[in-house]
Amino acid sequence: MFSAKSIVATLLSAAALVSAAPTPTNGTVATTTYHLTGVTHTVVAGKGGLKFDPDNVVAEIGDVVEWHYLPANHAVAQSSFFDPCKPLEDASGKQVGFFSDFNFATSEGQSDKVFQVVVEDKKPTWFYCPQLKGEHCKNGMVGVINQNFDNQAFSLRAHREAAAKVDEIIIPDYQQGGYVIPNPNPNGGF
Ligand SMILES: [Cu+2]
Repeated sequence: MFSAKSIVATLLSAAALVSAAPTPTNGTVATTTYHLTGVTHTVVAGKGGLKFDPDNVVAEIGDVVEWHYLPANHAVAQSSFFDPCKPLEDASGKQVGFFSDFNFATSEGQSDKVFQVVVEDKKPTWFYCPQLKGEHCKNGMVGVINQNFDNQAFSLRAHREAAAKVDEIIIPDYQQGGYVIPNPNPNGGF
């Protein structure tokens, strides 16, 4: 668990984001800014195997989702319900979702870096681990922010079943849509 001190540090790092508009590394500048709530949701990549824990985050717009990484060189990328294990693209095929890149390799304990994304939507945001070695996405390493619990056709279970059947896992071309920052609580156990 996080200590109170680390939570304060996390909130401070989140507050610092207010003045920094999201600046994707592909050169475009986001035109929308979001009022940050100061709430951070921690997701641990690799806890209990090829899993995100939790794999189902319920968040408000302006909350921060912060991925922590256990060993096995995980990453996180945004996808879509219908195309698991594949980067979210716009109609022209441009990568538009977030991707942490592979910045978190660690042999034991947590990575000394985390990845933060600001929640911009109450609609479902799907994500996966694009690690090819061991086919993490196909083996269940998917998750969702703001799942639609009322529609079982679009459930996390259905998404995970579809992920298991994809022909290939695709690694996004570049990091974007979030922040790789120092781990605010690197010695916290999970
Ligand atoms: Cu992984």
